[in-house]
Amino acid sequence: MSDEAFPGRDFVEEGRKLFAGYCDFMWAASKIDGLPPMGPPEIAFAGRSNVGKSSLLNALTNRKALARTSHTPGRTQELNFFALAQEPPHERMRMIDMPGYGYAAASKTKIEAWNTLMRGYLRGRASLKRVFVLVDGRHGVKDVDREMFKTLDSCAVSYQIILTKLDEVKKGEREARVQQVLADLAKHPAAFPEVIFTSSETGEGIAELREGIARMLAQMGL
Ligand SMILES: Nc1nc2c(ncn2[C@@H]2O[C@H](COP(=O)(O)OP(=O)(O)O)[C@@H](O)[C@H]2O)c(=O)[nH]1
Ligand SMILES: [Mg+2]
Repeated sequence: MSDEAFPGRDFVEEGRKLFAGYCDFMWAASKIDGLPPMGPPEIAFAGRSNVGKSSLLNALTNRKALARTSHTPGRTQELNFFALAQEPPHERMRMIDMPGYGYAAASKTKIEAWNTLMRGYLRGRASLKRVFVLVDGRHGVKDVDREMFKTLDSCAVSYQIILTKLDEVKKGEREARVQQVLADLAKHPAAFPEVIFTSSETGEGIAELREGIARMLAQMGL
């Protein structure tokens, strides 16, 4: 589909190509002074533990195990960086799998460490272009998600909501779930007012997300 602002460009195809090439894990940071040097544009994926972040990264890049998926929530306590490159070693973009939040069994010390790392990264990372906040499509926006929206507002980072696990939501409930998110976001001007409903299981919404990322890069002149 071409775009009014970019006549003749096909962002579905650009998005497909962006994720079809080289992609590999490049860096893990568990402390704020351990971040990789800034380079190409970064997009980060945040969300509650078990929301489907790792699965979404795998689906986007068409890999089975690029990012580790797990049944044990709260295990990843690091920022995991993945490099995307059309021609390695020239990176085109980086994707960051952020540690999950809202894990009930997490200790106070762990939550504090998480907050420090998260805020440290979100503030003043000029190469960070957008945070995709994943919300479980079965449950909709929860208070911990709203806390995350506030953190992103306060860090002045652009963010967008992705609903996950579409395959587990009845057809008749999907539109209501999207509307709930949009209603929540109306109070958050830093949020991108568009929601994508995805399933890493069936692949629904994945091409649309790739397309959105390709268009975002074009709009930013990147
Ligand atoms: N049915 C379904 N299950 C999913 C989907 N995405 C993730 N899951 C499952 O949800 C659990 C947590 O996924 P994971 O990607 O590890 O979540 P993370 O903790 O946010 O990285 C795993 O059991 C996944 O198989 C999806 O789109 N559909
Ligand atoms: Mg994960």
